[in-house]
Amino acid sequence: MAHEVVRHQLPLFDEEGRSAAVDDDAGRDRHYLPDFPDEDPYAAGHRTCAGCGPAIQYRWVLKAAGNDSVLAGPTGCMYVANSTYLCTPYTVPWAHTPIASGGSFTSGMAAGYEAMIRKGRYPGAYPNIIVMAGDGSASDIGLGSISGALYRNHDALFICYDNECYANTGIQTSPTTPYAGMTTFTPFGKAIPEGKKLPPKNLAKMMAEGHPHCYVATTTVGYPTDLMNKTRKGLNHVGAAFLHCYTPCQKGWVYQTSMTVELGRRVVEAGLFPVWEYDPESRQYSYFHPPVQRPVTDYLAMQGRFGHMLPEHIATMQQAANLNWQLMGMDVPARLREGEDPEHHKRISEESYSMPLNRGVGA
Ligand SMILES: Cc1ncc(C[n+]2csc(CCOP(=O)(O)OP(=O)(O)O)c2C)c(N)n1
Ligand code: SF4
Ligand SMILES: [Mg+2]
Repeated sequence: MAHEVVRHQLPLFDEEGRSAAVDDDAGRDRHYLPDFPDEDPYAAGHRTCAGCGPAIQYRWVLKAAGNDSVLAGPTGCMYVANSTYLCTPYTVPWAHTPIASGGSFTSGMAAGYEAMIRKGRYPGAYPNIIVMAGDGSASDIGLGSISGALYRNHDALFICYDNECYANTGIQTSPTTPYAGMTTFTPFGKAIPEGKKLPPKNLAKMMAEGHPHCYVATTTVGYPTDLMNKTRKGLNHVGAAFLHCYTPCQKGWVYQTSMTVELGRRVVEAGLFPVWEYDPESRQYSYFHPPVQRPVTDYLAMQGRFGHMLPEHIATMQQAANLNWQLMGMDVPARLREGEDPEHHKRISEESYSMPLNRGVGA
């Protein structure tokens, strides 16, 4: 006799009090945070760098998912920096996979749980099955296996924690490294003054367009409630879900340690990382419209990896941001339009930019 497979439905957190800006006129509470669960399946005491964006993301994802979760982690910082023999920060079952196999391993876990429950060999509800792969894994070396898992629609949440480089092996360029981002494989110099010449791969759109039956969303560590709700929506979705999360890498990007969450908001406010959700039922995208639109310099100037940029490189970046604003259905303010012209810029190291105020963590 086949047993019923019971699935969790995780309630969403209230986002009404959310605000995204210090000068928000809408009267919303800047320090608003809903009550998050006490449980912390990603425990303190791990060994990532101070301010590590992926570690923040891991913690929030696991808080949202809860204790009935099983995890896979392909090779990358969040495996190597977190785990030594017989010691990990995870209080839930976790397995390391080869960097190329996050998708196939997770497919196997999902199919295995489903079969065991049906046959009465596993007594519980279907667990929250999650793989968190770096950008090198999810957008490059392991892209095929994740795409295969999405295509076959295994009931699991596939997350790319995107620190825009192969961090663990020494900050090499990956397909999601932005234009002009300096890495050890894209140094700037006389021949190539911008450092990286290529624009980043649009991983999340590729996943949504290529696997239209899946729930797909983007988010950043700048928006904890959004990140946790999208984690829960991805887990509640019966079938495959993909979450692309922007997670700054303090070591690779060279910024003040305390600015990880701030960068997670600024990248959105600068139009460089659209936050959206794709609904597989309606096949529509819904975009988050940040209440503040900043020049890209407000974002770039905070990071050493962009410290070599010349006026024409900044203008190229502003052009890309302005195209994103249009894609999101937002107007492009005149001063951002002017920024498309190199004449409006200096070297990035000479540009003035707004220093972040302490905005609290609830925006
Ligand atoms: C097939 C294979 N090639 C290369 C490596 C070496 N390697 C280990 S970690 C890593 C970086 C992975 O980058 P990413 O997935 O972005 O994770 P991050 O280190 O940035 O967290 C690489 C290239 C490997 N383990 N396996
Ligand atoms: S190198 Fe970057 S991703 Fe790796 S642990 Fe440090 S901050 Fe985190
Ligand atoms: Mg990476």
